[in-house]
Amino acid sequence: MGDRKQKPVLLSGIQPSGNLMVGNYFGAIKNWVTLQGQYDCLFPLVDLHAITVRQNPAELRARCYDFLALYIACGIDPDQNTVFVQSHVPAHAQLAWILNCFTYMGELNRMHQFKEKASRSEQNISAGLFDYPVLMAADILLYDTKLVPVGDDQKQHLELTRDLASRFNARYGDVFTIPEPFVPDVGGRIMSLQEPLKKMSKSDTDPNNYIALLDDADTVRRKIKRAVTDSGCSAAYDESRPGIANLVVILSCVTGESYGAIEERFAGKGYRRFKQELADAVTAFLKPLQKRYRAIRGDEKAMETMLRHGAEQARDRARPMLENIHNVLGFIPEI
Ligand code: ATP
Ligand code: LTN
Repeated sequence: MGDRKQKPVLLSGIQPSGNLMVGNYFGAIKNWVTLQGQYDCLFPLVDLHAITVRQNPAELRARCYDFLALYIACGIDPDQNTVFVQSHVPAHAQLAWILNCFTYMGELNRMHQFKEKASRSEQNISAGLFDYPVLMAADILLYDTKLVPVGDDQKQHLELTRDLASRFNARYGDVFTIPEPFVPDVGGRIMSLQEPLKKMSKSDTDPNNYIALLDDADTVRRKIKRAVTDSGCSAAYDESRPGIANLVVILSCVTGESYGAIEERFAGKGYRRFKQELADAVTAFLKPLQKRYRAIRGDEKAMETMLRHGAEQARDRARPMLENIHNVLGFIPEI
């Protein structure tokens, strides 16, 4: 942490909902791991975001530990980075309120994620779901964040964050740093296995649509076997064949091979053989990660120590930013 001040800030969050899956890993977590040495990183587990849809309390709590253990198993170093739970740092919700007062209804109405999630349940859509991107903007802007590594689906939220920061700065001076998204070229948008025109999602009601990081070998094999393809027989990255193209993307993410190399290797070999090798490669990738996960998950006390330190650091870092915002808005300073 010694040289923290010299490094630009990186922040990214995942909401503890559903089952962490390969899209979350290749779209986001993998880049957190590669960038963690070069940036001063904060990784909040965004539990306030998770309650925008109804959660079972016991499951939510257990899932938070599961996700944290998975972060570490994926290679996030909790000593080098600030890993914490969003609800432990009240400044996130406080700044979200303030930013709400600078956000237009029309802007939130345009958000793809809101439209998609709201379309799943016609009635009783919460104000929280609508307001979700503003809380995300608060997460980011609270810490002078420069870089936000996320999957492609979050680009629109980042654009809103940048607009809010610029709008606020135009009125009150240079308060916020304008953040930039970092989306990987390969793996930024992994698609659903059964509905390859839809993004893979960890809260999908049908687990056959995603490969969870904790799926065992048989489950991985079964899900890949059932994945939708087409009547062709040569695996290739071809946008007019979204099912097989998505499986090629997943193989490329797991092995690091280019699409061209994969295409050559499997030319004329049939989808069955391709799927078998894909399942083997995914399993080989997940196995060591799952082994590390089990060791870490078994020690909740150690995770709690990490969370206590993470929250202390985050609260200390958020305080001066929030004080400055209150000051420029004209609030009386706390006495
Ligand atoms: P949920 O289904 O629970 O709403 P999700 O699977 O969309 O969640 P998020 O918590 O919204 O996951 O996202 C966590 C991170 O993973 C974000 O950076 C997001 O962009 C990335 N991500 C999510 N889905 C994919 C995907 N299919 N491909 C690549 N990246 C993804
Ligand atoms: N909205 C994000 C999760 C998220 C996030 C953040 C990502 C909440 N706060 C801050 C990056 C930075 C999503 O993936 N659904």
